[in-house]
Amino acid sequence: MISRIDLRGDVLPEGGALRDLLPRAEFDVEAALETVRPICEDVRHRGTAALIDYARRFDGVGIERVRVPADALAGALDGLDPAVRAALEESIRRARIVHREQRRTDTTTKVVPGGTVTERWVPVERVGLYVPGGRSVYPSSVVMNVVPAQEAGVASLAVTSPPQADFGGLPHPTILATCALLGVDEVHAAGGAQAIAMFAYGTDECRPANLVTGPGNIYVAAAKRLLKGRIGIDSEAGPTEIAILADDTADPAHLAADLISQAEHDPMAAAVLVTDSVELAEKTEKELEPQIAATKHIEDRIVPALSGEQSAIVLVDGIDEGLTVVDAYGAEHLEIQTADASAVAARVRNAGAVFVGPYAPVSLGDYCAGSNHVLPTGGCACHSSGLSVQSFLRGIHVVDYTRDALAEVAHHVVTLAEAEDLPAHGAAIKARFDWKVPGGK
Ligand code: HSO
Ligand code: ZN
Repeated sequence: MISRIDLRGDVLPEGGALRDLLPRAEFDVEAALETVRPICEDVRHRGTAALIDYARRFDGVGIERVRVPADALAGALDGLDPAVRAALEESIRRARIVHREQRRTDTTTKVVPGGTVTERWVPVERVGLYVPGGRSVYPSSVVMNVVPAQEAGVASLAVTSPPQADFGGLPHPTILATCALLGVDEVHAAGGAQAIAMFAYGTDECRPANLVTGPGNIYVAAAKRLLKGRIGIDSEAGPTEIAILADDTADPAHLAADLISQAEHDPMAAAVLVTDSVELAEKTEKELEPQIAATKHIEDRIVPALSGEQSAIVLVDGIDEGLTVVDAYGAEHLEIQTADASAVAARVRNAGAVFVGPYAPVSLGDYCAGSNHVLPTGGCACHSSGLSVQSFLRGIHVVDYTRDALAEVAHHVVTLAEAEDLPAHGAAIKARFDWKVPGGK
């Protein structure tokens, strides 16, 4: 069911040409822009009334208000299964350990005597966190968005998730309970593009946010692209991806299980195995069938994901070549299942997150490794990172120079200003020295 791409024998093409040979889902955000534009405009002008209309149209539920009342949050936490609560608490605890360490300290650099530049890290003031609903009810994604924002020191934090017809127009109770567990008291029942517009423009129930983060469907990604600038965004998350680089020391049963685990998310999810062992490829293919038969979400997600053009087993000549391939692919999640996996993992350049050896499957990272699972997809790992404390901070340069320190460099500033035909820039320096630039001509 999963196709094969055989890259053995020939010299691999460079960069972009290699990328074109590799499987990847079509995720055409541009095409969704025209769909979301009127929705965003409507929310901008009609606010809550528009959100209520879209809840009826897209979520099939009549709601009277978008903001979730406090007693619904408390009630959801009371109703949370104790085992799920314990698992979420452990997930939160581990995520906090990792994300707390990411906090930055301000650094002051003495450039010259009397001249310093301080990089001051300041949290974004208000953040909106998007949590999908519908097919994917992921309380773990609440954890992965909220924990870094809180650890960054974000003062005002709101979560939004689509209203669910089965739950009286509120977001899914496990989402609400997780918010309560994390101490988030502002939650909204809005999903899709309209939720991003709510954060960008604000409504009578929701103050505008400076930044919105969190994965969503193509309409969420399109609204993020449309409103970027008005509001900061993390990334335009596309369908999830797993790539595995494996040699003949890997266990095919593990490989099949891990490929299926991410195919389970979405019919568009991508599962890519890169190996230099034909035998391992064959054994993994054989493992897939019985393992798929034994699981859930078979016809609606796993089979279309694995048999889709976005998934494949890629055969290469050796692990070095495999590394070139996985770097060109830039997977959201990359497992290294080879001999000396740590050494191989250390050579990876492009991946959202790397999972090393047989006991670090992606599922661990999805829930309880302490790492973040909101990661760049679609090859964006070549230029972007996953969510972290850093995503919620801005580094502000604070420039502090004395008269003497400015005097020392004044002539260079004036020269550069003149070279750029910006004499007023130079004049701003000269004005401080009675129009005679120290050291100047
Ligand atoms: N693998 C998904 C995250 C997730 N998995 C949520 C389970 N729940 C994207 O990183
Ligand atoms: Zn997952």
